[in-house]
Amino acid sequence: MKELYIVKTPYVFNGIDSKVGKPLFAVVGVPLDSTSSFRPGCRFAPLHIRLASQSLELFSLRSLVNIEDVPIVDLGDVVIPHGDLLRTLSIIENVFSELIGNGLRTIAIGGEHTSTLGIMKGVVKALGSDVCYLCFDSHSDFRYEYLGSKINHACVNRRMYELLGSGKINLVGIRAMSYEEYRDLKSLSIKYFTSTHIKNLGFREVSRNIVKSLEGCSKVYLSIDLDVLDPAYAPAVTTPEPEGITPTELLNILQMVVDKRVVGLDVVEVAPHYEHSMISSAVAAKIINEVIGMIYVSTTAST
Ligand SMILES: [Mn+2]
Repeated sequence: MKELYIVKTPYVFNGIDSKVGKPLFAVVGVPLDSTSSFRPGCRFAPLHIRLASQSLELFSLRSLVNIEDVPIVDLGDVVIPHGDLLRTLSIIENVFSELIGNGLRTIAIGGEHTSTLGIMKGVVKALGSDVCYLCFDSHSDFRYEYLGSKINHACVNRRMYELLGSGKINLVGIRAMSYEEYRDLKSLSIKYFTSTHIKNLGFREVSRNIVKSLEGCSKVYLSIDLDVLDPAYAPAVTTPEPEGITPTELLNILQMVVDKRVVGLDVVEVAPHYEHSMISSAVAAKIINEVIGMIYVSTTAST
């Protein structure tokens, strides 16, 4: 089915198509850009992040993995019928359930955060609902509804809670929410760590807490809204939010919490036209490669 809904793109991620055996990772662009409430434009992120990836070194000093040796295939972009959000989400769900059902770990390049809802429905369809959700974001995205709609970037984590249940939701780097979201996060016992927790407690302490929280999880889905970073490091996002963490803090945490249980990753909300320097796309591409290295080293360690 995926052949019907994926189109080839001008660049492949990292500029290489892996020739090494059966792919373990599938890169898919998801240029969804339908509900952005502030700055639209993240439909262009898959193109720019792939372009920025061409210049990266592919040996990771964190995981000591040479990404060139990892079996990765870049399939292209999901075809988005802009303006028809429900059909779009159902296409995303079908594409990702097929890929994940075939044993691939998916790397989704968003697109707005709403993409994650379609992807997670695909994950649940393929693997069942015994999946924990680990989300790095500046916003809690936990509104019950926003501007009269229940399906948009501001409600995505609320829908995730409804899909998976409270014990499986972990939000990290949060620093922007409405009073109602705060009240609901507390009353529903959703685990969250703010950017101030990370700054004050340090990445090790927060990572230990995340590891503990993921202890009972057999599978983990990882969603990274790039606005979790401070706008100084990632200015080209749809909704920049001050007081964020650094790329090093993010990668340090990921290095302590990512292992082979991670079945998929997305990096969302980059809107590349709000910068001229390409730094947001570059850091997004770097994060993707580092996470691939972390998962890969964990996969190979036990075999
Ligand atoms: Mn978000």
